[in-house]
Amino acid sequence: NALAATKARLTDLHPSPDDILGDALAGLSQAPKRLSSKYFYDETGSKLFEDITRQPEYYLTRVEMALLDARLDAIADTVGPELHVVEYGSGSGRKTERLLESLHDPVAYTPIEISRTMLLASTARLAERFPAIEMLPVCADFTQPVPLPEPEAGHGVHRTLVFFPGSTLGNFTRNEAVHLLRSMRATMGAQGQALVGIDLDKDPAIIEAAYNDAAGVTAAFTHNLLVRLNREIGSDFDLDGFEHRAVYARERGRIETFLVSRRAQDVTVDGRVFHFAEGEAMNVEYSHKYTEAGFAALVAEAGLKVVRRWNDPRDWFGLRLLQP
Ligand code: AVI
Repeated sequence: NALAATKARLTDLHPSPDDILGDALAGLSQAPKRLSSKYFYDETGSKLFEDITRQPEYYLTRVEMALLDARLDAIADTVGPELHVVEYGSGSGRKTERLLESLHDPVAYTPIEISRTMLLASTARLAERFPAIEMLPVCADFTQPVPLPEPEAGHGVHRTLVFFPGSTLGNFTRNEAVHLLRSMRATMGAQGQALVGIDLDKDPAIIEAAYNDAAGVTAAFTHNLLVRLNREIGSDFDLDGFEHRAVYARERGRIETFLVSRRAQDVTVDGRVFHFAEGEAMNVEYSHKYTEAGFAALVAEAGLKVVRRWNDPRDWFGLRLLQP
């Protein structure tokens, strides 16, 4: 079956497991306190994120899908035939499916994902859908350079196309994003290309609404971080003691999401006590929104150039083709 076949092709680079306790203790010891948004995505968090993408205020996924649909033929012609497609994160597969359908004779597909379970499940799904494309999943941390598996002999040498949709890049700080893009450049090689989705700077009211949906799904997504910590590291966060707050910091071009303490309270983690003042805001996520110039400067720092750009009709979301 597809899962067994996928497992047989897995390259496991044994990424070091997340140190969730160590990261939480370090973040809570900082002033101001912070927790990393990478811990949002446990099983519940991943489901809540899927739910966020269906909220009327969360335009990112819908606009990017429509943009992809409208531009895929142009993108396929621009990136060229017989590519080895490398996806950063294995995602829900919907965008990947559209891309693989439209490219001219793609030879291989490599999702790079740190969670072995998610990696195998999503690759097996795509293997059934695309029997002619070689599936070469790699379990690794994509923020570091990744040595790619070679598509089978007989295919010749193939250019790599890294696909990194969803404005996931925006969840990294600027320094982290430069580091990630440098790693991407090393992974794709001198002849490589990358198609990156980015949320664009726009009216702050539209952006803030996307992170404060009326149904409260984003607030539940943020709170789930505390649920996860309580379960996995035995902390005693009082869920009702913290409020979700997401504000667009225009000067920094990013949504800053906080859990704000509703009262003075203590939280115990691994025998250590952390005090929260009433109104104290703990940062849990950044979501950067890019200007054209800001994004060009960011990729230039990583030794990459923007060679093509596609935006939706309102300039809300963009796809950028990058090359060394
Ligand atoms: C996955 N990432 C691009 C989402 C974003 O928009 O920053 C995560 C998210 N956080 C709150 N809503 C969605």
